[in-house]
Amino acid sequence: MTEHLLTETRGAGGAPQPTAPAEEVRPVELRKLRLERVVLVGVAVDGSVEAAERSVDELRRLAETAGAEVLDVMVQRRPRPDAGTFIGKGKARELAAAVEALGADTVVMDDELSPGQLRHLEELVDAKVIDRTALILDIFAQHATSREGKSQVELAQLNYLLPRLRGWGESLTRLGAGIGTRGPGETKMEVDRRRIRRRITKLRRDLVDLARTRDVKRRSRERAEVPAVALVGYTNAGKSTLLNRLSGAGVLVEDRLFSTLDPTTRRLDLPGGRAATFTDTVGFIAKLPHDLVEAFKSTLEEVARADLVVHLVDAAQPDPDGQVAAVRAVLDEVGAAEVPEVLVLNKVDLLDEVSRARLARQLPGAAMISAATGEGVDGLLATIATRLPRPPVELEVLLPYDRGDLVDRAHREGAVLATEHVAEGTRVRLRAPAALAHALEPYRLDGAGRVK
Ligand SMILES: Nc1nc2c(ncn2[C@@H]2O[C@H](COP(=O)(O)OP(=O)(O)OP(=O)(O)O)[C@@H](O)[C@H]2O)c(=O)[nH]1
Ligand SMILES: [Mg+2]
Repeated sequence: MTEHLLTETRGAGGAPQPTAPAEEVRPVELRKLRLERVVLVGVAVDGSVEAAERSVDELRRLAETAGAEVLDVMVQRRPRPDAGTFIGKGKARELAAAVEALGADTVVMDDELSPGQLRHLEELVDAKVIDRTALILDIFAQHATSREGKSQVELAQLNYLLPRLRGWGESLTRLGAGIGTRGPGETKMEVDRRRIRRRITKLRRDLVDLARTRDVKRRSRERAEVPAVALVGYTNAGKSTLLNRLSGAGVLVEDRLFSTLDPTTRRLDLPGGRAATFTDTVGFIAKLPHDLVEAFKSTLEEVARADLVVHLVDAAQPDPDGQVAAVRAVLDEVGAAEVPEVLVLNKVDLLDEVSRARLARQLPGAAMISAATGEGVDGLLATIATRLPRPPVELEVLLPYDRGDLVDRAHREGAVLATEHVAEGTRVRLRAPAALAHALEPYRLDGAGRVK
């Protein structure tokens, strides 16, 4: 599959750059997999054929999102994967026959195969064989738009590629050849590996710089002491739809997997007047490639730093429990397991009463909403307002009528417990974060109700 994944790097004008200096770390461009006519293969390793079938259904959606036409689906039950070919020689022959009869060009395996397994299977089946990981990486590559997103995806692809370089080297080496990168006695593969490693180092460095920029922005939000809510969930659960409904953010919403890769943050006023930032971020999936989690670390750290995670579940999917577990596994991996979570069943407009009642039993305590129709959204916001950490200091102030700005700020940044209009101004009892408490200090009342 070499020629399908790797392509020559071109300069801004689209022409190859044969005279680039040897030390320049140019992108190793990974062309999108040209998937056309595919056969999908799933393996029920622990005997649960039903789970394997659901997983392959999802693989079908992934393949279609990547632009492929699915010709056939095979699910096999095995006690354990075959060390050499993953599915075993007999099944491989059956697969080869199906591929030939259907005129398929690619086989997509539902699990991550070792480099050796992929190679053996490719030889036996006589078609391109890729795994779920390569497919997910390809979709991410197609959907990445920002500089950070593109760098993150490229980093994940190169990390995936590096151990699989054998047999892929040819076109990469074409890049190296002729530009003086090859020292005497070096094999083509060593040159390729070195180029990829250098590029990986550069991408890591770039990503650290980009994360630093984001840090500055976040710190300014933290200084304003606005609590942060992270919208997380399985891909296609409706996270962007919800952010759009709440804020008119205009994030792209589509019925496809991984529409969103770049985070979007909007500030909102919650019931009670307190403000919070809401961030819509990349969605998760079962068997999310580790290379992607690693590459998106800085984006996902935002989730770990949030004050509250709002975890959206697509209630219309056949296996909400499985999706919840997959999302929690990723949250755990990125260090966000300890952040308080509000579980939300979305798309309840698609459910009848019976299914609603069943889900309420299955996921007790989950809020039920429809981001599409707005049902339940006000209630969810009220829940979020009460679940946000309460600011630390409780105090009572008397704000003169010409300090309406401080009354506004008290509502925005603090949690207002009571207000009363009296002759001298507005009496406010509230919990306030440190900066707000400091600003209010001159107006603070002592226990007897006098300004101190
Ligand atoms: N019926 C119904 N459809 C919804 C609802 N919320 C979202 N959708 C649809 O579900 C699909 C996915 O919505 P998105 O908001 O893009 O989902 P997401 O979680 O941001 O997905 P990714 O960014 O791809 O991970 C779109 O077709 C939406 O129109 C809902 O409450 N009811
Ligand atoms: Mg989205």
